[in-house]
Amino acid sequence: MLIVVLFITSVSVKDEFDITAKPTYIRDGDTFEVSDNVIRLADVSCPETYEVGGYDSTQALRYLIWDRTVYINIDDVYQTGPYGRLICLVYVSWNSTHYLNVNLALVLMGRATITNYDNEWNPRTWTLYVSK
Ligand SMILES: [Ca+2]
Ligand SMILES: [Ca+2]
Repeated sequence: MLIVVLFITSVSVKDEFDITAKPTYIRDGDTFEVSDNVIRLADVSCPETYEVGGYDSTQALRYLIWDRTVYINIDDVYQTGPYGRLICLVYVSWNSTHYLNVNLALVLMGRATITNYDNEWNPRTWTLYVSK
């Protein structure tokens, strides 16, 4: 009797985390700092702080990530964008089994819009929750 065992290796989202830390400053709705790193959320845009909606977007990002551990996936293609900011997909822990995609959460909260820039991601493939 022949027994074939298939080992299916799945890449965990954890393998893509480049930085795990708490934010040190929220600049606006799509940009925050972790120590000396400036993190720009990939493929989303928020109004500037002086524009209509800018304050609400900043508060939304603060609500999602402030005083929480953020799990940061840096763009494999270019790493940084304009002004040397790291282009990133950011997660927070949602529950014992899932992370929350912060970039997409801001969009679904109505505080950011999607623009699919050239980088590692196609935001159409994002899901709000990702398995741990
Ligand atoms: Ca990456
Ligand atoms: Ca993209």
